[in-house]
Amino acid sequence: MKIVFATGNPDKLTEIREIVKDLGIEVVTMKEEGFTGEINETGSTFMENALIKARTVAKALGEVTMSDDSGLVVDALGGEPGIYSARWMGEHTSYRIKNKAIIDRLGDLSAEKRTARFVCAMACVFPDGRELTAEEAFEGIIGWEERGRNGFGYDPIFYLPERGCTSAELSREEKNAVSHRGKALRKMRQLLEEEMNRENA
Ligand code: ITT
Repeated sequence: MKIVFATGNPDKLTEIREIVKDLGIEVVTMKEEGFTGEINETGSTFMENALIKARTVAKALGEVTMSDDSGLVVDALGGEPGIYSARWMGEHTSYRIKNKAIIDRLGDLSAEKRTARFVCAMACVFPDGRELTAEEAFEGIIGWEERGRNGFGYDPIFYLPERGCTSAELSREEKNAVSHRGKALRKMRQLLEEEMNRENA
């Protein structure tokens, strides 16, 4: 089975390909399939934006299309950067600067007040209009310094107290086993399997 992934983020794609590698699903990018249009993420929730991305590309290409809208929600910052995680402080601002800004804004808050989560909303849209959705979270706290070189984006400040490391210190396999993206994709796989069984019944 071939699925088009409606993302321009290569780091997401690397994680997604790793998660589906033994499932017999071929993941191709919207760019590889020739989609060059603009997608305006005008939704007010992760899921609305995931649906906007998948619907836009499924309609343009006429192929089964999946999308991931995700971000970091920091409780002490009233949920920021949230759905604006990619654009927060400017799309081209480095994560060194963004991550430092979050750490600075939290100051010396105690661990209990540094709670945060990564959220991933995934949508799969079929050319005939059927839609499947899955949303999952990955709980942690904002660390006091950047640590680790794996992952991407906000991973170096996403501290996992029970493991004593950040998600940037996990291997790709370890992160995928517990992350928002890994969990949402496994849920989506389940929904896709149910959908295929219904089709073949
Ligand atoms: P597409 O819309 O093209 O898929 P994007 O990067 O713009 O790519 P989003 O709008 O969903 O995607 O924003 C996601 C941002 O949230 C991402 O750029 C990171 O800053 C952050 N993020 C999401 N998942 C993450 C993860 O696993 N580790 C670190 N940061 C993550």
